[in-house]
Amino acid sequence: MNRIIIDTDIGGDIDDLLAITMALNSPELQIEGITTVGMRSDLRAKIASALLHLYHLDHIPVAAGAQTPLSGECEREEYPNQYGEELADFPVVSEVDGADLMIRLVNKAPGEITIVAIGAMTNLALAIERSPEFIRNVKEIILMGGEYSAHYREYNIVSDPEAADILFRSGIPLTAAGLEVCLDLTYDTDQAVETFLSHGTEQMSFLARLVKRWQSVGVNRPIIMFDAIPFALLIDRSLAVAELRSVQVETKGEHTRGMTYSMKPHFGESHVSQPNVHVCLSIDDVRIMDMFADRVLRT
Ligand SMILES: [Ca+2]
Repeated sequence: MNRIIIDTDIGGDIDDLLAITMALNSPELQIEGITTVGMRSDLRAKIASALLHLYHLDHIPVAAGAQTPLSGECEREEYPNQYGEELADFPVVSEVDGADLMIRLVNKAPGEITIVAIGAMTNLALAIERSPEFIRNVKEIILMGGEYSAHYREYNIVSDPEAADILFRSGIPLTAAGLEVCLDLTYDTDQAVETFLSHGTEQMSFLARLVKRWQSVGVNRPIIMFDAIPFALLIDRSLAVAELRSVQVETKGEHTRGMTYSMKPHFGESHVSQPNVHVCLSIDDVRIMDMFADRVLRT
């Protein structure tokens, strides 16, 4: 059993919603709390609360977290396109912000709780800065973010490079699925809507409605299930081949701000950091999509 906190920018891209739904249908995962991050994190929290309500899990605390990156400047502003007025009344249970909810839950259960990070890392950086105990007490952070095989400014890192830098230098055990291993995890959007609607349950109708909203803002590609990977790996580590690497985050470069990079100490350079991240080199796309279908679509 993995006790987890989910830190998410649900409401922007659609994969957060679908990945969290897979987690809700996974007996191997016990969700202790959900924190949201990104512009209008309060509305994102309402989407998460509505999803939990449909699964009769209203007791799980949801906390709205940071709205802007640590620098205060948003490189891209993304409002939660999946939010609708019918979600306005969903309560957000926690009275503390996202970082403080993480701190509270993790410090109450030292070494027990893994954080699944599927948005910008602002809440995590705030938790690290506010609580030295949090760094020692969190079991692991497993995240979707970065690009480890080429030069690319991946969204979750570039949304808050300073926060990612703090996390990557924290010493907390990290596992990362980068953009390059996610891109074949595709799901046809029209097929997804049709499949969800055909189930006729309230939960699946909710998914269908939010997928349609996401589609209506002009997303011209299939669903890519980036954020399903961290959950899938917690359930079954054999779904990825990973390698421990020394990864740092570029925070300053004109063209490279927000890139993750690894340096090899070819000549024993002392400034190269210790290995800090288990980087996924490959994943089993077919088995992860099967896992999603087994858990979400056949229930
Ligand atoms: Ca996400």
